[in-house]
Amino acid sequence: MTTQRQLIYDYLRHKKKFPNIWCAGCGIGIVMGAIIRAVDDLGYDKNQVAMISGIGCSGRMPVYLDFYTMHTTHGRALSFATGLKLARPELKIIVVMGDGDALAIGGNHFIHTARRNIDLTAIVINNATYGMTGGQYSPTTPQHMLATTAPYGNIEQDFPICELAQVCGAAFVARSTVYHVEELQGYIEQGLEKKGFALIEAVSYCHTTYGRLNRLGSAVDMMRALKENSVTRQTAEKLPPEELQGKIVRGIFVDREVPEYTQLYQKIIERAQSGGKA
Ligand SMILES: Cc1ncc(C[n+]2csc(CCOP(=O)(O)OP(=O)(O)O)c2C)c(N)n1
Ligand code: SF4
Repeated sequence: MTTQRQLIYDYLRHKKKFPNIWCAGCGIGIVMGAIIRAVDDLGYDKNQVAMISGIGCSGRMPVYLDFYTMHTTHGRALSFATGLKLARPELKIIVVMGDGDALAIGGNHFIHTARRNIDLTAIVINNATYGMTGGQYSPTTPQHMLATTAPYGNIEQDFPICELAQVCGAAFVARSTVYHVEELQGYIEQGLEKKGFALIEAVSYCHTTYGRLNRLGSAVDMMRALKENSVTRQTAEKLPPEELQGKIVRGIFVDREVPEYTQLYQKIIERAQSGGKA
């Protein structure tokens, strides 16, 4: 097995792009580590991999990684990734988004990318807030919790990311947290190997804005809460609804075979090139 030190040299733009911008204790780096190990364990050549993001703390990840990368506009990572996949279908494409990026400004793109079932591995780092812009509430801020734009509590219901991807037609959908890092890495590996749209939600609550405003303690306290407040799907199925209140349910929600967009599109190209006879 490759050592952690070797992985850092192999995959990070360590000479040019560090120190990074993330707060000490933030889980985004843990997700980045899980992605690096997933790619390495699967034995991909890093020139086979492209990483695309929008804007936000999570969106900074491609800046630090030595894959082909695109750091694009807020909410549009999936659109850029769709274009790249159609042009270079052989690439493994990882899309990293914050919850605001994926589900607020990018919500429409999220729905339709899942519906098309295009072969991308999308990772939504759910920190329950707009981290980069100072802690406004986002579509995943739990109801009644505080945000800079919800000083008396957020009155909106939060968006269930995995359930949304599931009903839209994604081929693979899973959720884990930055505490359960090996499980998270496993889901990323499964997503990368899946032909079709794979959505992995990585829960990583922001301690600097969301945590501080809601008095959730230090980064370590919040990491411990991820351990204590999460249950596997199997356990969740046995619990009464009142005991599931406020719990993060981890696991694989979907793993199915669905016709994949670039393959269907290739058939259309062949048909058009043969004058509609193929
Ligand atoms: C079109 C556009 N609108 C708004 C912004 C300002 N902006 C930058 S990051 C961000 C939200 C960040 O939240 P999220 O996507 O959840 O990522 P996080 O920083 O929490 O990882 C916003 C609104 C922008 N850069 N571009
Ligand atoms: S503001 Fe929050 S999400 Fe952004 S780097 Fe800091 S801890 Fe992480």
